[in-house]
Amino acid sequence: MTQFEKVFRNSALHPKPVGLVLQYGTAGFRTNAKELDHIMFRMGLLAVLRSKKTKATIGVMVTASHNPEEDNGVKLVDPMGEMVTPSWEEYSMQLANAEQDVLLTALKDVIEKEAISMDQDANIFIGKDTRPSSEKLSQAVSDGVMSLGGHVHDYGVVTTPQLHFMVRCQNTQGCYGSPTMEGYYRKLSQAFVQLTKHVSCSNYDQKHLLVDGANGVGALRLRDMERFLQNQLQISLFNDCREGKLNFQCGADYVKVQQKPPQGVEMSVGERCCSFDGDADRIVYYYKDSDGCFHLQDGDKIATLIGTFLKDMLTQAGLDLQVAVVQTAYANGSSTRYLEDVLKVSWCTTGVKHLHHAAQEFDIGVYFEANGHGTVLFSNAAVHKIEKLAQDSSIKNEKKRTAAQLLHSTINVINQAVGDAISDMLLVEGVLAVQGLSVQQWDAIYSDLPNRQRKIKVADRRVITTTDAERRVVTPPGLQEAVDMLVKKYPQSRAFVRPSGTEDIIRVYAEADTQENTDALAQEVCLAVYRLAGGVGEEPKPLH
Ligand code: NG1
Ligand code: ZN
Repeated sequence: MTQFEKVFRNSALHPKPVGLVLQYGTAGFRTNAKELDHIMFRMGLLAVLRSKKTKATIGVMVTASHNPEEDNGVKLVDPMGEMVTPSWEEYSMQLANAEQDVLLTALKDVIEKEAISMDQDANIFIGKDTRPSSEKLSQAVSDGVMSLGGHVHDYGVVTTPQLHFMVRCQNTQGCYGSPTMEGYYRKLSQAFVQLTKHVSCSNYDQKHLLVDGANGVGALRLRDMERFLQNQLQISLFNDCREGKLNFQCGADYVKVQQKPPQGVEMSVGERCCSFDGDADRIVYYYKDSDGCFHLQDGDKIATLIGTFLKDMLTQAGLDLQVAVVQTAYANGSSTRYLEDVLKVSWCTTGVKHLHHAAQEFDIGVYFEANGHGTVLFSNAAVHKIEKLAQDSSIKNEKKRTAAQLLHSTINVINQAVGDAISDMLLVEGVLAVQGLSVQQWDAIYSDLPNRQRKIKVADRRVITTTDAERRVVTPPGLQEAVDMLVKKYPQSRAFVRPSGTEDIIRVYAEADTQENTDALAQEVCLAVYRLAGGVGEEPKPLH
């Protein structure tokens, strides 16, 4: 039987529902798990082609991240551990949406367009989250890979960033680390221990952290990692999959959007806490003050902490490297104002791949979405300069030598392939310890403007198009003018609307001087969207 006959025969075991059309969004395909079996098989096929084309190992991750447990999703990971290149997103949609009888034609079309040599070997790494549907769906990916003659290495239940890490390690012949779970734990924990070894007076409070694992894979893998941390960090883990539902009233997205603590975490006053999302590529921090008020340190605060730390260390080390922070429209206005005074700030459209790309422009690019997805990218030249200085035994100035070593450890604690809750957690913990900062002091760097995010259902979200890093609406006519009028009514306010890239909804964001004004503005903008962009269902109502 030829390869294509095998694909044809096996694809019938993963039939596509006739007429179903799905989009490869900002985070891959994502919808109810029941609709995804054929998508998984076909992504397995595409991963083989991508591997043959790049002559490298490709990753396939089965997860729907912070979305409900009944959803699932899949995305491809390119050779350096980054999101797949946009032209291949197009191919993935052609394959995913081809009816059963034209699947081979669609497949051959990609092979021809990309001039792929089918004799080339293909290696695919597969990972999955803890969703009940993930087991069967990742099996469908394997079926796709093997139908087209590719080799599968199945890592089982891993965080999304762990799979990205494995792919990058494999394709850099071990330079980035060893492509095993132990390799991941060792690299990050050793760097963390190095980073914190200079800290003299760390007491229990500083070392103690409460972690909400969102009842997802991050909790399981963090438990595995604990023994590598040599007691430099003492973790109390909650929502650790023993009871409770994935992402339900817990996890980074819940905490960020609801602006309240997750269920199931026993927080004392002033204790430092963090939440992962369901596949552990996002993290937010928070604490409760003595009045019982909840304080959130989201992605913007994390970027500020890390960006300013890196800048301080570079100054102390006498290294002339530019640090920039990349933000999206969701960044709190206060964070932007604060950062613009101390660092370079750059803007880009929502979606991790855009931020990652933008951050590559700088010697050191820190990027975080407000929702807590982010990492730091170091250019090869920056890594080289820092390594050279850290290893230079002739430096007599102790402050300079320590700064260079701290920078070196910082590089190794970071998962540069993609935002990684475990790695970001170690980085934040390390920076707080080195700088001797409490969570309250970190929080006090600037005060967030009150903000609100809402969702509106419309008949077709494509009617809204935007410009200026999604901060202004182009169509439908009149909507931007309406938003502008509303924004004028409230002090220090800002609002924007954009179609989601991952859900079939329009997102509304508002911020203003008080929470009351913010909520009023968000409500009025929701109504404008509903009326001018074809809202469906009931009219949006005020939240309170
Ligand atoms: P959409 O659904 O396009 O808003 C969401 C997040 C993004 C990003 C993507 C996944 C918000 C408001 N949006 O995108 O920041 O994380 O998922 O890449 O948090
Ligand atoms: Zn996620």
